[in-house]
This record gives sequence, structure tokens and C-alpha cells, in this order.
Amino acid sequence: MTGIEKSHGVRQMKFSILTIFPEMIQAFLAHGIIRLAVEREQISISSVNIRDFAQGRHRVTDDRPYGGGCGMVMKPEPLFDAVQWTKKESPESKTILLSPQGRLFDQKLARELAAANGLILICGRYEGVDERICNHLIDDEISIGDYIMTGGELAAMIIIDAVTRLIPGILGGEESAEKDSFENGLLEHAHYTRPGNFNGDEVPDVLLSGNHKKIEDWRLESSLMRTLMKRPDLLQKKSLTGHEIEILKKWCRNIEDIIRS
Ligand code: 4G4
Repeated sequence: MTGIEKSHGVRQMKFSILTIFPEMIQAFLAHGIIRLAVEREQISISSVNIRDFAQGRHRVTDDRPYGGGCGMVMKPEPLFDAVQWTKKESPESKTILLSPQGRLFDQKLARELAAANGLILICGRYEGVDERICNHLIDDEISIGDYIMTGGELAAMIIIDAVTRLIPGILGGEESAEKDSFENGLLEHAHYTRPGNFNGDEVPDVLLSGNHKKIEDWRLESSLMRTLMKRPDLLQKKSLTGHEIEILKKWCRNIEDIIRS
């Protein structure tokens, strides 16, 4: 994208990743939609090496825990200085610590983050980060799920990936984010491409019919049934439309007919 296009109101989302392993991020930037978004200057992703802010010949970023115990803790000073420096570079950004103790990340939180001007994502290593970092520098603490990883880098990439595809203009109209799973509270309908017969398994006739109304109905029905089978919890949470309730009732009647016969 040229400077002229950018000055016509297209804003750029700025991601900064604070890590002691900036090389981990490179492969993520080099492919697919993320790479395109960087090339078009719709997003920028910069890594900040926490070790560059560490002191002494060995540039140590960890230390033994007060109170004893095994493992090491990320020292506060280098991380503090790295965050302060990044905040000066990007004063509009929101500062987030990736940690197992954070708010659980989901599509709704991804939408919330997509509205920010920029994100500073802090990746902890070792057994965790000094508590005084969490208290003073962080706007939010986010977890990508209830499991422990050796560092926050993968969590940062997951968040950047999910947030980037929600930024207006990133996805083409065909693959636009409004049609996604979770945006309407349902899983996606089944997808098919050529060949029409794969190992004896046929594509449903309706998808070849060219009847757009029937195809839309089939897709909604596919969405509803897949959600019922795979993620009934989503269906319970969602407020169903009249049309959706009719489709579920039709399936209920079919099942009752089978039981009776
Ligand atoms: C901060 C505190 C995120 C960061 C402790 C990070 C899982 C997640 C880390 C740690 C992470 C998640 C070493 C436990 C790095 N693990 N679920 N590890 N630990 O989002």
C-alpha cells in the first residue's frame, strides 16, 4: 500500500512482541495472510529483545526465586526497561501479559483487541515473571487456554493471528470474518470442492443445483446439526432465531419417527 492510500484513513495495527527469543516470530511473519497484511502495511509486527535491556557482560534476564524452590524467575529490571521503551515508541498501544492466569482468550476478546490501536505483548519464560511487573506495567493479562507452555511466544502469535483476520480489509469479501464460526454462535457448515465424487463419497446434490436459497437453507441446517453434535454447549448459549428453531424441530420429528418405527 502506498503512503497516499494510508493517508486516506486506513489505520495500521501495531503489534510489539517482547521476548528473549525474537527468532521464534520470524516464520510466523513469512507466510499467508499475516505476511500479506505486513506487506500492505495494514499491520506491523516488531519484536523487542528483552535481553537488549539486560545489564552486564552476560545480559542475564533471570534469577533465583526469593523463598527458594526450583526454577528461575524473569528479572524485573530488563523487562521493565523493555516495556517502558516500547510504550514510548507506541504510546497508544495496550500492554498485555500472556500468562496462564489471564482472562481466557476467545473470539469475543479477539474482537475487543481488534479495536485497539496497537498491542504490546509480553512473553514470559522460565517459571514466570516477577510479580511487580504484573502490578505496574500491564493493562490486561490474557491466557489462550488452561494449559502451561514454556513461554508466552506461541500465545502472542495466536492472538496476533486471530486479531489480524478481524481487522477490516484484511480478508477478501469471500472469506469475510462475519461468516465465521462463533461470529453467529454456530460452527461452520460443511465445505466441499472438486471432485464431485471422491472415493465413492458424493458432494450433496443441493450444492450443485445453483439454487441459492436452497443452498443457504442447507448450510444453515449443516451449521445447526454440526453444532448440536460437536458443541452442544454453544447451542445452549445462543439465542436461536425462529427459522433455526424450525430446523431443529424438523430434526426432532425425524428422530421421533425413527424411534416409533
Ligand atoms: C507468564 C507466567 C501463557 C508466562 C508464567 C504463557 C501458558 C500460557 C509464562 C508462565 C505460558 C497460556 C512459564 C507458566 C509462560 N503458558 N495458557 N508460559 N509460565 O496462555
